[in-house]
Amino acid sequence: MDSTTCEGAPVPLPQTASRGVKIAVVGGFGVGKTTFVGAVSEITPMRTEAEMTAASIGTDDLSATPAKRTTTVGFDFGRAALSEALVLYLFGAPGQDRFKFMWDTVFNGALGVVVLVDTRRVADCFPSLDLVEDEQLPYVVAHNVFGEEDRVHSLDDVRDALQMAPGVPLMRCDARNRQSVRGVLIALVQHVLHRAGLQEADA
Ligand SMILES: Nc1nc2c(ncn2[C@@H]2O[C@H](COP(=O)(O)OP(=O)(O)OP(=O)(O)O)[C@@H](O)[C@H]2O)c(=O)[nH]1
Ligand SMILES: [Mg+2]
Repeated sequence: MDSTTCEGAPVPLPQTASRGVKIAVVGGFGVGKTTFVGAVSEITPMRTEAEMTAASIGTDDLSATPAKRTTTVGFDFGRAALSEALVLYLFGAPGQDRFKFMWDTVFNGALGVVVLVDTRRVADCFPSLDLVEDEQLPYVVAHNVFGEEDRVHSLDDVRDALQMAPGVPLMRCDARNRQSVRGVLIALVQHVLHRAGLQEADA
């Protein structure tokens, strides 16, 4: 996507950008994927939101996010430069099961994955975790904190609940906050580089 096609005041792609990589953002329904991509994107994010109608009652659990009015029916797309050279192209997945057919599009060619988790609905991220494990993609898990009460769970508790391997980074984030989201993305890139270094050493 060319930044000139966006509304608002997009940040131009740095002239020095020499490397663009695709990053997938996944997680359960309503965990904050669209919010996460939008918070950090330097172009107006491309969104495919549809109004949630009465038809979703009984299918979509809105108890944790009662203010939610729309859901992603395709994918989110945004762009964020992490340094003068490195640009991330962010693809946010849809959270509803019936749009799972889009997951291939989101994962295909991704260098790494952010798995968002809501500790009020931990099990919702299991399908995403299964997929990143199956695809053997490097990933980090970010606990999107919706309120202070979410902090009763230590990160160790979250790691146990998700049965995460010790080497996989886990952190808290606020998907609405640009700096917080950038912190998650930096951790992911560092993890990708670390894993690549280990694989090189093994070869
Ligand atoms: N308080 C709080 N609200 C958040 C946070 N992140 C997202 N939200 C809200 O939670 C709701 C769901 O956010 P979305 O970004 O649409 O979630 P999603 O994962 O993209 O949802 P689907 O695409 O439908 O699966 C929205 O009403 C957001 O405003 C957060 O960190 N804190
Ligand atoms: Mg969404």
